[in-house]
Amino acid sequence: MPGKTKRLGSGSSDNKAVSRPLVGVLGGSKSDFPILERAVALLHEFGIANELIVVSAHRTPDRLFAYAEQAPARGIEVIIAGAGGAAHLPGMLAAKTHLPVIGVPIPTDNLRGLDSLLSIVQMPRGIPVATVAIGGAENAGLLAAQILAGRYPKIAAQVKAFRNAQTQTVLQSPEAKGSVAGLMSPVRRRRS
Ligand code: RP5
Repeated sequence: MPGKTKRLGSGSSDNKAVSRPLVGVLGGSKSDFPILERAVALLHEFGIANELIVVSAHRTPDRLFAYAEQAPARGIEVIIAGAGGAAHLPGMLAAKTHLPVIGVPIPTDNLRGLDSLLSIVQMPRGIPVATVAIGGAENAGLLAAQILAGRYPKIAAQVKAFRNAQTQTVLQSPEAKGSVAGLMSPVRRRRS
């Protein structure tokens, strides 16, 4: 499973065949890419093929519909969508496909991403969007990997290894050693 990223612009000539990406990473604007590239980096680390594309809910609505409708047949299994401001992209994608959609609220100048967060997280009943923190694209990549882990044992092993390494990094740091070593033993309560 090659972990390559195809970067596709908004022009139709760019929209050539890709090597079966499993995750679509969509940004409402190219200006969202610096945040979304953190999701791409995580997917790369796990060797998960993906594509990074501009799809705007308000500037290219037809492209949004086409992407959502064609994604399952193209082999896409999870969509990560980042947008800022009045951020309709994740919700509209979720409305147009049964694939799981992970929303990434993009930080904004005026409201520091609170606008993006509320636009994405407050989906009405019936069409869920799994929303990560403002700018939390790495977690979006991780969540996509965890969704895929149910079907791909190799990805499941990578998720476990990632978590184990993360835990060890904390435990091996100088701050974690010393006076709190006793915390490593689980506390057992006595039955009365
Ligand atoms: C949204 O508007 C995009 O997701 C982006 O976060 C924001 C600003 O877009 P640009 O004006 O930088 O293209 O659609």
